[in-house]
Amino acid sequence: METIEAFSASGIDQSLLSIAEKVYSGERISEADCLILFQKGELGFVGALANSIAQRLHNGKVYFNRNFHIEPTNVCVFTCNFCSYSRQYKHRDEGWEMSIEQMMDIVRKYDGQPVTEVHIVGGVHPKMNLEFFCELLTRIRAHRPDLHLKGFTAVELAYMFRKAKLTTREGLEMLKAAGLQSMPGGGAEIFDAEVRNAICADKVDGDGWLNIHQTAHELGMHTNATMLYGHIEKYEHRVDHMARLRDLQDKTGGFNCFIPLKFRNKDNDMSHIPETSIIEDLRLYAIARIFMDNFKNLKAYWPMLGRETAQLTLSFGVNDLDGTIDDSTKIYSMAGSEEQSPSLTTEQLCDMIDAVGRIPVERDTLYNEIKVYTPAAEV
Ligand code: V47
Ligand code: SF4
Repeated sequence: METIEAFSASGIDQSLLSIAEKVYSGERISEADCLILFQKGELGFVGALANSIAQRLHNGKVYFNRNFHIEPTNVCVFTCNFCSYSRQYKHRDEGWEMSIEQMMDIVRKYDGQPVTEVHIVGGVHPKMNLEFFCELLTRIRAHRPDLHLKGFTAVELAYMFRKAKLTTREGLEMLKAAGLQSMPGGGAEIFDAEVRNAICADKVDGDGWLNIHQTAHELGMHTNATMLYGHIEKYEHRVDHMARLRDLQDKTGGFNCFIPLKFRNKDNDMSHIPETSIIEDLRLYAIARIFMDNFKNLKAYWPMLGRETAQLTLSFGVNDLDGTIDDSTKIYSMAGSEEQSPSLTTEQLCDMIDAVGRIPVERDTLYNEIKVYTPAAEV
């Protein structure tokens, strides 16, 4: 309570003080409180609260995993205005389309290496259907049974299942039988219908996204959740988005982590919108940590944020830096991220974490600890 007294002595706004009291006594904050934090919470204030929560939950540990990405295609039937990455089917000669054999070549590159996860996400190609991806999963599973298969956004799945004339449950059961173990969090963007219609009108809506994740949780699969922020959305939309995720997590407990994704403005139809400042980014991470009290893990995806900002987020509630991402993931380099070839060795990731006084911990996809890197431990 010393911190509360210090806040109080500093003459801080009464509404912020009562939020601080809730946080320090472990009480959940409301949506109205969350909005107040966005409107009035200075970086130092929200950072202190978020950091205390992350310290209580993780005691200085910061997680990463050893993974690689496969992006089967950037050809996409959808036309999200913020996307710098996709190409329409009629312009597919400007993009890429991988065969199963080409994707297996990527998998074979990691033979004998201690990677634990493959992350498979791409555009929504009209010809890559459910059978195609079931075959891919079966082939990877047979070649590398130890690898955790995490794949497909709710946007890809909604399209795949509709074309196959299957319900969400039936489609997910097929993918699960072929080896799919969890799902990444992409495609969530902003759930609010008005904002969604303005930035990505033609793909699955907010309720559809949530329904696919709920069904996956009911089938025992874990998934991630994202939020694309820093474009035309208002603070109210961020609060609504995070509240819907928090409600679903209360119901199912199936989300592994929350990943805010900063809108990058290069080469897309929203390039006229300026990017958010680093201060606004850090405030968002801190507020997410405070509000989303049932999400144990808050991830900063370093290829999008850049290494230094990702490092800074560790003092604002973040406890996960994703992974070594040892491959050419293009979605952010094409949208203006400084990280043109996002790949870090385990040693570089550990150094990034260690440099800000935190403890690097290698995890698997489900956040089981694989190795704690104390300063004396060998990398
Ligand atoms: O849904 C697209 C975003 C997402 C831009 O679950 C953009 O572990 C910023 O969700 N600026 C796909 N963001 C990637 C994704 C993801 C990434 C890493 C880890 C995980 C995980 C999930 O990328 C899309 C969209 O929200 N995106 N374009 C852009 N210009
Ligand atoms: Fe397609 Fe995804 Fe780009 Fe939207 S964000 S156009 S769904 S690749």
